Amino acid sequence: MERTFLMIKPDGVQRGLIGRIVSRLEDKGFKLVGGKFVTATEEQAKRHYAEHEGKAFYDNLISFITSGPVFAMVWEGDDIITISRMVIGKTKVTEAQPGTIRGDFANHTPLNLIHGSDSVESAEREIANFFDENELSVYDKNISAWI
Ligand code: IDP
Repeated sequence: MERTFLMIKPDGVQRGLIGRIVSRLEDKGFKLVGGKFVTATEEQAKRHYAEHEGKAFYDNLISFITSGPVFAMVWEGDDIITISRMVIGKTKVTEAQPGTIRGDFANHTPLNLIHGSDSVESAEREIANFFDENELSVYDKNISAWI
């Protein structure tokens, strides 16, 4: 079973979209195993976006992501990394298709509402940046045999 780190960014929180975004992930049949409403520290934000250091948008991105609370989550499911990024939609809002979270709700990059890990390695690193292992729940959903 694969895990991913999904984070509703400060714009998603401010716009009151937590519930609708979480619903889409639940509707898809994924399992929530951890959730935390926090304001990322600058150190956490820099670790999270280390791969973008030096890029033109980096400073703005760090300011944006630390500007208010985020809803950080860990979700589980088969191939969840690939599938959740399809549910989220493309990075640039001009490329995000209708039917995706970004395509339906966002109209300005970098205000694209939600982050999703792009590989197993990133997911492990990003989860550890926001969660201790004992904050993640191990449980069965009875419905899982039907999804
Ligand atoms: P992702 O969030 O779809 O994985 P990344 O390339 O990892 O995309 O970029 C991280 C975040 O940085 C994006 O979600 C977006 O908020 C911001 N970002 C990416 N590219 C640009 C850009 O060209 N201009 C401004 N912000 C950007």
